[in-house]
Amino acid sequence: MSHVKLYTNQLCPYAHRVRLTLAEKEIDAELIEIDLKNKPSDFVHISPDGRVPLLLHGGTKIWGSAIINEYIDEVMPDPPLMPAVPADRALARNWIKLVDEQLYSTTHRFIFTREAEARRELVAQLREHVQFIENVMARRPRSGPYLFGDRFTLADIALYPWFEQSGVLEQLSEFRLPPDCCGLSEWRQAVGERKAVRQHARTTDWYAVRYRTYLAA
Ligand SMILES: N[C@@H](CCC(=O)N[C@@H](CS)C(=O)NCC(=O)O)C(=O)O
Repeated sequence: MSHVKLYTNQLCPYAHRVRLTLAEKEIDAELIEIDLKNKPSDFVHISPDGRVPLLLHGGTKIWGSAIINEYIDEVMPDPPLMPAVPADRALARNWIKLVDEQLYSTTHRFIFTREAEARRELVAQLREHVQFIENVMARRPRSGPYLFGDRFTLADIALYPWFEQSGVLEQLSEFRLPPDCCGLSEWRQAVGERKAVRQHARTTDWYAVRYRTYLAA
């Protein structure tokens, strides 16, 4: 297999997704930590958009977490991380799009918003997004704990980093996970127990210290 090199950042949930995909497939990749406030010139030179994650595989360069993850799944298919049925694959892509456009995008705006009223509005939106996911999750297949039942997929991987970091939002703001999210709790526990996920897991305190430093700088 050609050399796999991932430009990543420990706080970045998108890069976290790719680290999880590589770990699920037990791919021995070279991880290069990028300081996003002081990007090294070699990274700036090769990166099309200046963002992590960026994957180099042999002579191929891929960016954007969802696209990188599907690329990895296609060229290193063991174990497959997309559903087997085309209709479910379409649904998995819808899940990834949904969480990108809702949870991750609103969280990004929240992190960089200082005005109190705007922050309150974003927190309310985050609660609605989580509740919406819980409602959809309540209707998922019951053959197992994941979004596609017993099959762990890139849709689970796209969602999980947000939940690993959600405790930081609770520490740094008035955001609280809505009560009674039983589907999400069960899902979160099952994903959290996976070997690849544990390998890359960080605690809320670990994230909180670094976010404080990052936002203060
Ligand atoms: N849509 C992209 C988002 C990647 C992204 O926003 N990465 C952030 C870190 S979490 C970044 O590199 N920011 C640096 C910058 O924008 O200068 C993906 O899915 O990979």
